[in-house]
Amino acid sequence: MEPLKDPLNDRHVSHLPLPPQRPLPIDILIKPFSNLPCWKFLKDHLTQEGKLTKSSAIFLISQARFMFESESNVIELFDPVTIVGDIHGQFYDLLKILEIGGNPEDNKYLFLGDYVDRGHFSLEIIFLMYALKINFPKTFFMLRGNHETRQMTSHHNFRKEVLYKYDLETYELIMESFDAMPLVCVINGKFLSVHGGISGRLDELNDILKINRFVEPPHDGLYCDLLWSDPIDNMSGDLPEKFVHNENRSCSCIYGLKAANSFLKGNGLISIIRAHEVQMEGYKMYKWNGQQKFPTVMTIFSAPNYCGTYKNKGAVLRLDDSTINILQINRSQEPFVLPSHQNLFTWSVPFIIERTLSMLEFILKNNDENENTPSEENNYIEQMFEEMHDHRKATLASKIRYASKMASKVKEMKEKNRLTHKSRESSDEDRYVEEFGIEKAIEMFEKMKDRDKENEKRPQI
Ligand SMILES: [Mn+2]
Repeated sequence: MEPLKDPLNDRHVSHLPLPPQRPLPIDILIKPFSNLPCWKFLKDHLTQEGKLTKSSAIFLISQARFMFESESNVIELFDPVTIVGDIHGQFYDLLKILEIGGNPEDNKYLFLGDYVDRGHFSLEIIFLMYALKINFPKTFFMLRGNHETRQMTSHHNFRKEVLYKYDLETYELIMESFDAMPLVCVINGKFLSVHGGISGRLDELNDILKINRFVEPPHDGLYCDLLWSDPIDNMSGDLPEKFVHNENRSCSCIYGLKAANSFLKGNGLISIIRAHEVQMEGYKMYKWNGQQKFPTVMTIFSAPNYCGTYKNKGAVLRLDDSTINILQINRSQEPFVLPSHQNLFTWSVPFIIERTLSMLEFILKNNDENENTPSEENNYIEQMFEEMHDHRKATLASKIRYASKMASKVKEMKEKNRLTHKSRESSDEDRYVEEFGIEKAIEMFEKMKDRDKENEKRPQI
């Protein structure tokens, strides 16, 4: 498709190809003589910031939903498989993941959820992954994460992104497709893969089969825990009780060694592979059981430089012949997007008001100074307005007060519009470590985690 024209040649990230001129219509999206979307063509189109027509979008969403609906709550599969953790709207990093994990045409994939929110390209992720699901329903699997819900996408930015790029109907259809996503996967009959983890209400895998998953996940209980729970972050896995309340999430639980062991043993499993928590290296092994071949719990997180601030690596886990391999990725460069997909005019309004106000302030001040300069002209004015003088001063003072109030309001607006998502080089994380040392990098990571704590919680209704 022909690209857009760039007459001034002033694109921010100039080495990325120009976006296609028109949205991709359904007759070009679908391969001739089949009902399958051409995923490679779609991938290139989306990489170039191309849009889809609404009918193309609805085709992908409804076909993928149909595929999910036919799956069980518990998927069973065998290695070799590439396991991917949180991606959070980082489409250009998903492209890298598909590169290092192997061509999806002949490689199995399992994604552990959290495809959307936080990053700016969640919809592109959904379109490409759904196209892959439709093409390879038996080798490309997507589990539900805690962000694949109405509550989280409304609280964070995915809902806004869909409304900006499409409309409410498209958003509702995507939410229904999320409702159909399977919940857990058992690999080789040995590894339990799930977004968050286990639950006090989980004794056997059969309990998961009993869940009616086709709803918005509730605020407590087994369904909630599978998507929200975390392992205890210590060396021993010790906890005062089997499960404790998860303060960090404002819902669900934290599990330790005792809970993990009794669930794993009871079900003939050896390890829990989950996502859900950002990690400096992109993964974390919880070797609570000592130096056994497999850690009790593994966390895998695949969004490098999460939110553009964490400076973490992303990782994917390759399970082959029951052997674990970790592959790490750095953040890829992506097109420039203003916060909340604002257009340039909306975004720059506070700056324009600020300029206008400072002009106004200058005029008012000047006026004030003139009053104090004795001159014939001023004396005349003074005489003329003597009776009004006090009144005028009060008016001026209140104008200045109003102007300064406006100025602080504008400062607030500007702060809200702050650019948090600057374009960055691919080796940002490495360069940071090189420049400041690994200890400083870890310190910064922990600081970011602390600052971002509120956003990792479940919003209260
Ligand atoms: Mn999560």
